[in-house]
Amino acid sequence: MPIPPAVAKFADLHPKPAHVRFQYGTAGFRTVASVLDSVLFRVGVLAALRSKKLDGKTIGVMVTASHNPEQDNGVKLVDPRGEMLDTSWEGHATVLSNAQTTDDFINELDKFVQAAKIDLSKPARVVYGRDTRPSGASLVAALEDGFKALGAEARDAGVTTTPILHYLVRAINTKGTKDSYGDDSEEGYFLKLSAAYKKLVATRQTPSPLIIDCANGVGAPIAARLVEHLGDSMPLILENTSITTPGALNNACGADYVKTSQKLPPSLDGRLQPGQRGCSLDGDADRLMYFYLDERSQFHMLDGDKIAALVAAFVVELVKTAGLQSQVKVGVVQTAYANGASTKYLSERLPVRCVPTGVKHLHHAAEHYNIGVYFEANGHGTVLFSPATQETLRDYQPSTPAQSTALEHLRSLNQLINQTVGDALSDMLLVEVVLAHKAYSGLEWDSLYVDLPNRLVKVVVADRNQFKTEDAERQLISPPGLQQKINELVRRYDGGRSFVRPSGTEDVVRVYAEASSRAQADELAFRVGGLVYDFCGGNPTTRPK
Ligand code: G16
Repeated sequence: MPIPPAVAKFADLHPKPAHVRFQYGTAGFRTVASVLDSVLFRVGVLAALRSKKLDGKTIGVMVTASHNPEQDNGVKLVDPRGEMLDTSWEGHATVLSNAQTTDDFINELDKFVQAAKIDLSKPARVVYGRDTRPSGASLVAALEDGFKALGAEARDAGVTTTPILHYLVRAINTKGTKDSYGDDSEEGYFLKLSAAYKKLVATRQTPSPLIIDCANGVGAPIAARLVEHLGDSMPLILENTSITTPGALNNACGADYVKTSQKLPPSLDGRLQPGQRGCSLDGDADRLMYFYLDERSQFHMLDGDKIAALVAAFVVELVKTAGLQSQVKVGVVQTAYANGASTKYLSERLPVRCVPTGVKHLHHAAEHYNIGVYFEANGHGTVLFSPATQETLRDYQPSTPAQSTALEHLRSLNQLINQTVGDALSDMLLVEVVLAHKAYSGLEWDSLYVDLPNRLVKVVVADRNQFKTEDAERQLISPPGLQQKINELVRRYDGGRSFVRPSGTEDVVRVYAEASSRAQADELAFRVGGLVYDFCGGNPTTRPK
């Protein structure tokens, strides 16, 4: 079947800008919003093709640039089980987005449809959402033209978070089956999470109020709805909720700001009291960072590594108490950004794997465990219960009251945790459950291990594509000679560790460094940044967003 003529007609309305090269990166396409119109249209077409290829299963499309500045936007595809797009299609997405003219696009499309053996007569179904960026509405209109061009049945999920969109995809595709993931609506999501949370904390004291920095993004209205569902069970105070103030999104607030600057968002000065817990979401509410002030009002950050340590230990304890330790093995997945102290702490207790940056890599690695806990240091992560483990939890007959209680908790965690992707709000409830069960304050949680001082630096270079890595991004293989220079430098620092990798979401190279003191970590990061600069030209900068 040839490509329907409507595709060319619509494609003419969305010309590709000249001299721009697009790439489906760590989290889909992401760049300054003003050049993205053609990409959105083409992603609409691609989503419809993906659905046709998978026999009309619903594919998700999320329009967001997450932690990036407000002027950026982006788009990513979600596969039927709510996971990231199969990596084998990423290259096709890149090729299609870079076809210059409508004719080029139709040619590439035709080649792809033939090669991938896509039956165009099959139905296509998609569900799509966007974050609060001002550019979102017009980009969604371009996306919808892509759906129309192939006659896809399209459901608009409106302004929502990335994790809710992932939830909806899985809920739609499992509706009415034995694997039903929940009602396929936002309301269904809130009901599922809040019911599980209430069950898990039923016998615990109501916690002290938690401050949520909503990054002035979509997390604000969504968290407000969660507050309604949680009622008195969880006092939440929402801050940074200005979703219509120009320039406010992710600006000096949000999870990425906290992680990169290792500081309290200035807007929370005087709001967060010593001893009180606070947390930050990012622009699409898929990342979570916790923090607190000690009695001297000193800021302490509890990042994705600390969340992994807290959660993994809790899950292991429940599995053991339930008497399931021989059947259910728990493992952890991290990236090179994981603090060395966290890797040490976790590997003394559990199997730990290191994979390249990007949720898709962590997610797939975590699927190999019975219960896989994965968190990036930046606060992106979740916990996966394998299908076999879910069955074990369903069928297991406990023999003591203690086993029975632990089993019930594991079953409720399986409901509480959004297992499609990292979800800041679901993760926040998970953290609160563990803190309530362990009767931990932020300080006690923080004391699980002491972070090695570390520093993240961004370097703007002429072409970040010349940076190639191996060994889960811990070693550079290009530009030639640079890794050797980094190694020589690292050897001079006590407890030194550093690596360099190109970002998949921003036009920068990232430099990470760790050492035994803060001053040494800073110095190492800036000196490695300097090496990158010398090799490739650019500006080392810690510019927090
Ligand atoms: C995305 C990915 C994360 C990744 C982050 C930064 O997060 O989903 O897995 O850690 O980008 O990636 P990079 O260092 O390649 O720029 P988000 O929250 O921005 O969607």
